Amino acid sequence: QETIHLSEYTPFGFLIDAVHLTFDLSPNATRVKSRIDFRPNPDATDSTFFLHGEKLTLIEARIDGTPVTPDITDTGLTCTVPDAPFTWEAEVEIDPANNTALEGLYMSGGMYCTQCEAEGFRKITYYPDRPDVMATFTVRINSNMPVLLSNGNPAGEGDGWAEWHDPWPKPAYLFALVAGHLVNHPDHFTTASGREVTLNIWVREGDAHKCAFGMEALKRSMTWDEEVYGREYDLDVFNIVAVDDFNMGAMENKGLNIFNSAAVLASPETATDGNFERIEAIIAHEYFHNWTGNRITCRDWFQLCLKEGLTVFRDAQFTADMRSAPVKRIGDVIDLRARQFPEDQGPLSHPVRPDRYQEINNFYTATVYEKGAEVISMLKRLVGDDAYKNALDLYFDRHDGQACTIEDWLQVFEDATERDLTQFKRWYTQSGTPHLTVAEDWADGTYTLTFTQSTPPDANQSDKLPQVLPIAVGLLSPNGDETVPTTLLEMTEATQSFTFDGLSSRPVPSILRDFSAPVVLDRESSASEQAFLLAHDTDPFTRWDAGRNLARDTLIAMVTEGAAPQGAYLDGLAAVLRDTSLDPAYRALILALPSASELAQALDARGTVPDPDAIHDAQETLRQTLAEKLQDALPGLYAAHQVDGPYSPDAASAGHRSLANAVLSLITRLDSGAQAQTQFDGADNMTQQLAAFGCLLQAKRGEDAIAAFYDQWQADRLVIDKWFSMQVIFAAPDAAASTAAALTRHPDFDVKNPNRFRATLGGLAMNHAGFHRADGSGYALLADWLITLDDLNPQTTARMCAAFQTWARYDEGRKAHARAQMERILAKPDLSRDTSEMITRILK
Ligand code: HT7
Ligand code: ZN
Repeated sequence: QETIHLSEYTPFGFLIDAVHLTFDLSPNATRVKSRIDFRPNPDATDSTFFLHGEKLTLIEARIDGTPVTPDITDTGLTCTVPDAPFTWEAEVEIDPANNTALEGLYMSGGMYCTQCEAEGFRKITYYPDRPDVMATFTVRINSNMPVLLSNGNPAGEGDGWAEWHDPWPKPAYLFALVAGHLVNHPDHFTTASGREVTLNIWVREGDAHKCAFGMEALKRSMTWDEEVYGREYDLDVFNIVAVDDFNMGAMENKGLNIFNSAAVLASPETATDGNFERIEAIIAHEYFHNWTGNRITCRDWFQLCLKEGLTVFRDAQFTADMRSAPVKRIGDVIDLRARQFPEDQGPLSHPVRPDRYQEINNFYTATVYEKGAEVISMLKRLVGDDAYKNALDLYFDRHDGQACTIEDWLQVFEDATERDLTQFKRWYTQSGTPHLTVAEDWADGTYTLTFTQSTPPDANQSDKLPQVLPIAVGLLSPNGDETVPTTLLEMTEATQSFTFDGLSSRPVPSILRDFSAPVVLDRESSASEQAFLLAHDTDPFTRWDAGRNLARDTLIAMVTEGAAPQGAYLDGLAAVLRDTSLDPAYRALILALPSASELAQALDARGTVPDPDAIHDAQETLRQTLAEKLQDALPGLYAAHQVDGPYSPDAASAGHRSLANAVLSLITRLDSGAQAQTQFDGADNMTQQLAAFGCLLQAKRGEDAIAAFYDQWQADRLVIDKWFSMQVIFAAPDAAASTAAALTRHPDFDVKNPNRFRATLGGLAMNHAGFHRADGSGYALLADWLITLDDLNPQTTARMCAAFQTWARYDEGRKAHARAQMERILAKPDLSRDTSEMITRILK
């Protein structure tokens, strides 16, 4: 397979002034006519005229009106062209109805839609499909579908046709087209400078009642971006379309965002609180891309974090402002540790800005997105809020309309702050998670913290240099008062000490407040100190983390030594639960145990081979112990956090439900599911119904609920996705693979629908002890289905290969099973480049 290197970047030999496209839509024989005005690029050294193109049938091509015969390969065409401006015209034929890869132009539920990021436009027509080639697009769609949409502003319509013009130059990956029988949830927005914008969410008939929340979220996002970043919307129309078959969450095409229907459609009866929050965040994320991604885009795909890290950071700021900042922060850290840490510390490790790839779709990763956002969070923390704002203003001023690099981004910060960011840049170029150890010294009123950082070598890079670590620290006195409020220490050396003078007693440190750097903090500390922080820390993140560490250490001792659950943890938790001054959502977070895969990761880091069954048993025992310990408090807590009145997805109500449902899960361990059955039967919203459903499955009395849930929701595909995934996630370890296998035989299972596939097989990967079954049955089932899916949808197949990324941490028997299954996948004839790259990297 060809490897593409960042170091080999060269600009394209031509610039484009304008692109005109005409689509004659037809399911199996869509004709695409292109007219593109090229001129030589004075900044380029290579003048080869190469246009990308895949799976296209060329009907004819002309240059300045004269027919030409280009040289065509599987990946594109070359042609001799004039050394002066010229017009390229081509007509190609494509087959959207048979496009199951969901890249390029495809059909979903009878509608036409597109997905062009990263390299899908080349499946629509011949074009320089690279993000540094920007052009204005005019699009005509000929079709008898009633709704015909493309980017930009409407430029005319008639019977069987519509025209759109996008005045903002853009790369081809932001192109979009939609045609279908759609209904519209309309609204409008007036920008700060008075532009009237028509807003629409387009959905299938029957889904119109699920658009209101998304629309409100869109308007909140538009206002927030004006107020916080000074960014206004720049077209007359903003369209969102919901599509059932979609590889990811959503896509920020200019003026025409396309969403996985799961990422936009919500009603109280069908969507959970978590779904509502995620929808709000994704709508904001895609909208924010209009400036960070679209107006300023990436020079090449190595720079993906330039738009994704920044946009994730911006959407996290938005959610923190709309909801609870600590709860958002803790949720993001849980997610980072669960998804990004295994990636960064395993065979798939790569820098936030990778320097090589075979298939760019494999680099839409937690490292590029979430660690990329953490890097920006650190930058903001280091330079301060005002300097961050100045730098962002400069970024928008200087680079509007350009395709940029991480160097451009850092230069803006250097110019705005006069800081040297040479060392900071290592966050973009070095892979792996730094480990931070801490030594303490106390003498004569002076307290010294000595930190040592090191990043283990990995498959991507062997030599790691020290990185800039912003370490937020506070100090507490033994009586629980805060003697030193949050202070930002800036660590740049491999080992570095920081002193605090004038203290009257030896303090207890609260280190890495607000998770100020994405590192593993390796600090030995006693259970009593963690319990002290859980009781007294003023920083919500480190307080929560103290509880998490206690839970983790308790579980590890249970797994490795057969120890009983620790009193310090149980007592600390009981105190937090009773503390009504704390936000219920926060208390629910403290009540949750570390996941099985987080525990496996922690055991592996301690040099112990994790046993998935022992981890599962320890979690079950600890939950049972917690339920028994708290049994007097549970009914009162459950009752106190029931929310009266009509359902509302706001953060406060969701917080109450989240605590009540965490309590319900403990109650279920005491009453065998009686309370859960009552909640399931009486629920008027999906949050309550699904939580109770999970409890019933966990209590192994879910048979009736499984049938009732299906009967009630069989017409709603998004709810039925939940029905599929819940059964697999909550299956006992010895039943997970057989449950998933049985569900793949259900008439509603559809291998071509990524949401359904992920619900079922992704659900299996989420059932830790079920997937990592000693007999290899979990690995074998996933491999069977990845092999089947690879021919249809390489992108989703490759993403799901990541389930195997931690295979090498388990025992020899499991490893042999995992290896055999990965080798079986690799041996599949015509394996896609996507899947081949993933499995090869994981097996290394
Ligand atoms: N920029 C988008 C990333 C993306 C994508 C989306 C849908 C389908 C396939 C895709 N490939 C890449 C989504 C985002 O980050 O907002
Ligand atoms: Zn994005």
